[in-house]
Amino acid sequence: MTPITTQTLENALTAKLMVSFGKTAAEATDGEMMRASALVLRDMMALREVETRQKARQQHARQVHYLSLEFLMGRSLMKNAYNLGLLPQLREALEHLGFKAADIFEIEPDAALGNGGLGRLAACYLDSMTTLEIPATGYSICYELGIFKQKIVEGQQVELPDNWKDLGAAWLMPKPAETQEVRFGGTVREFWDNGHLHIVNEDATVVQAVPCDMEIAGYGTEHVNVLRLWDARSTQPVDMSLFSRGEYLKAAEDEAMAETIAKVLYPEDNHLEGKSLRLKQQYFFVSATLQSIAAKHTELYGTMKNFHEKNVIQINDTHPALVIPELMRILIDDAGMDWDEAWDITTRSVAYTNHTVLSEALERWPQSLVEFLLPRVWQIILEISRRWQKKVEDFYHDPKKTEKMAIVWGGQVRMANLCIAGGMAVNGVSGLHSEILKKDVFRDAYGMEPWKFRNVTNGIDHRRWLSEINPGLDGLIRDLTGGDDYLLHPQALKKLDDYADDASVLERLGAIKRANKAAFAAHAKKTRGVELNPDAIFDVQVKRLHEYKRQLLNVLHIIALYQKLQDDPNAITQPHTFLFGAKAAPGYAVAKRIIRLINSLADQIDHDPICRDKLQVVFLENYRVSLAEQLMPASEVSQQISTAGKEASGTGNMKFMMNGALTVGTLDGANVEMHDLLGDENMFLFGLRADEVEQLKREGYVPQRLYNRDPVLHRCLDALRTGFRDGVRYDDLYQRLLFGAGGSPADEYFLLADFQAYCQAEKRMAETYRDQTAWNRMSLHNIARSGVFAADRAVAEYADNIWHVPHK
Ligand code: 73E
Repeated sequence: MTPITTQTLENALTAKLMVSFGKTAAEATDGEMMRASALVLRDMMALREVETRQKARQQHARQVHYLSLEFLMGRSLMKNAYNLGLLPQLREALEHLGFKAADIFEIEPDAALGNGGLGRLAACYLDSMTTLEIPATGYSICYELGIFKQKIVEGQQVELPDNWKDLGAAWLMPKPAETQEVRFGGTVREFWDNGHLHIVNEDATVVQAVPCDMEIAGYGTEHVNVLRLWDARSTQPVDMSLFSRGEYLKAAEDEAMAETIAKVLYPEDNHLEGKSLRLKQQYFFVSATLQSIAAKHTELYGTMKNFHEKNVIQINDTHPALVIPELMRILIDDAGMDWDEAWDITTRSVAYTNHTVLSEALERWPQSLVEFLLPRVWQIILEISRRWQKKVEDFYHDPKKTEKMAIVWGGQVRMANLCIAGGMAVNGVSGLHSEILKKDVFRDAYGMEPWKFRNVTNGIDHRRWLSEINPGLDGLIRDLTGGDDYLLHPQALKKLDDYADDASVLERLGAIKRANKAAFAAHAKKTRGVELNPDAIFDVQVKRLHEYKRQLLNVLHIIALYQKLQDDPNAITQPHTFLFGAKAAPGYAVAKRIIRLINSLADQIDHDPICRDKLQVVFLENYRVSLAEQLMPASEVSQQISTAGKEASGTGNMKFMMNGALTVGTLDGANVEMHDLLGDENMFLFGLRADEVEQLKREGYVPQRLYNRDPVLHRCLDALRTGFRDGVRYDDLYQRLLFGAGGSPADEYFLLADFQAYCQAEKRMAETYRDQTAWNRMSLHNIARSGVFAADRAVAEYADNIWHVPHK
């Protein structure tokens, strides 16, 4: 490969502007230049992708297929340029052509085809699978609208559509020749022909699935993988006039279904909306994906008998669980296998990752819906269920266990049990979470098939989340570790530990953080008009709004601080800024109330002169990947305060740690592993442990007692009832905490139980902050020990222990 210089890029950009937009660089808008840049990089990746694919074909390599209803990719221009080793050249070329490189990067919309952690994890794993040179493909839906854009109007969340494709489609390469047909509804008919039994789905509504491929460049490699996003189209009748009336109506029906399937991402995180459109989305992308995998496999090997040897299908939670019956359908109906052979292949091909133990997120579908929408798949699910149930009965002889482990029961299809039955592996996403799966949620399945269960602790793309977004820190790491080795060997970060007593290093680390805070403050001022004091502690909680994540606990503590300041204006000496960012699912009323409360409190504090240069609360509108990229390098305190046992892993916690923020957190999810590495002395741990929460629940938890006993808590809960200067009262939240509401118990997530311990942890944190040398030392230890949370490590574990594929 001849090296690509600034000049080559400049020429390519000029030519691309000309050919694609009919413009010279002088005439082009920022948006056109962004798209031209994307197209130029896409051309380079396309060549490498073809080579990658051919190589894998020649070597008959085992392919990984990563299925997820969500991929939260964020922006790609800077990331791809970085991975291709072209970031400096691209910057220069853009500047030479009269553009501000930063503006071009900034104009790119986030590809926000995901809600939160689960979707972002899939995006990070694509980067690592490619960097580790694993032949892998991601599959999802090419949603027209990604996660909604959040506006705050009078303190409340308003949702706006996210039309990302206008500029974002520059990364997509449609492959209409590889279109698949997905069938819904109709009836199943069996007939004999020449001694063979055929099963066909007649009168089905057919939706075309058109692949739109997004290329994924790895770092330090020529390997390029693909994220295949399926777009839905109706089958176009050639001549409408030739169609009988019935067929005409059918065509219209097909079109209506096709138009809605890829329209919008469901905006619920950790919650399932049992809508039939969602089930259609799931089957649409699962069926299109499997048909395309099967077609390629059969083309290469001429048989499906070795499918499991050459393919592994990883499913991101149960959302793609229909791969199990759909693969059975393809093997039986299309490839002509008998049940046992098909089952053997299926159960050696599919692996399932569980991401949540929240019961409202465990997928169950009404059997009537599955039967109506997917009649053939339903038959297969029923048979899988029948055989699994027999196996459970033979093993346990216990009707209670039979019921718990059943796939079809009480008129519902339970997707997690389907995944356990039909998968070769089931993994949780942190040590604690995987233990909870074995001991609690999937206890009986574990008892019967313990070999299926593993743990793979989540990881993040450290090249994006450290090196790319935090150049100051990246520079320090290179200086201290002797180069860029850490980019491919994240454990090299460990060397930073050796500088714990090097005053100049600690000072430099502090200066980098300070500069990043100033940069974020400038960005916040420019884009949102908020004034942030860069001398204040930047204390941050950014994640989806959910009661179990306990943003409300953070708020209660701030109210307590505020009330303390009322009594004694000198109670706070160190300025403290609390930053929140969170989207609430549009139908999640309580979450929306909490957003409003944060904004009411922010407004109150803003208007109280006592708080000036002492206390500030800011709600950052429209939290998303690109905002996180600005915020992580500037953060000092990472709030990871979920009720122990509820957050499966968390990945934001890892991003903060890698950027040197200190964690205030509970022993939940991957915080447990962070604590194992850091010890009590390098993080601010507090609160009940997971088993203590369970015990308290069993013994009977009465939050009113705490309210009556603790005057600080009492006063701050009372403030919810009276509200703040905007006149909005939060009696509903007060009631929820003390008495419960709408079927949920009082203080379901144990905020009151952890309140005192949390206040003390925040106090310890603020006291530690006074000694900047000690603080910077802790920060250095955090960065040094964060290497294990790189996605490269996690993906290597999947490759070694589940997929059994070689990697770099
Ligand atoms: O703890 C996080 C975890 O870090 C978990 O809540 C999240 O997945 C992350 C990655 O492993 C998650 N999201 C969902 N379930 N778990 C979910 C469920 C339904 C719809 C959308 C997302």
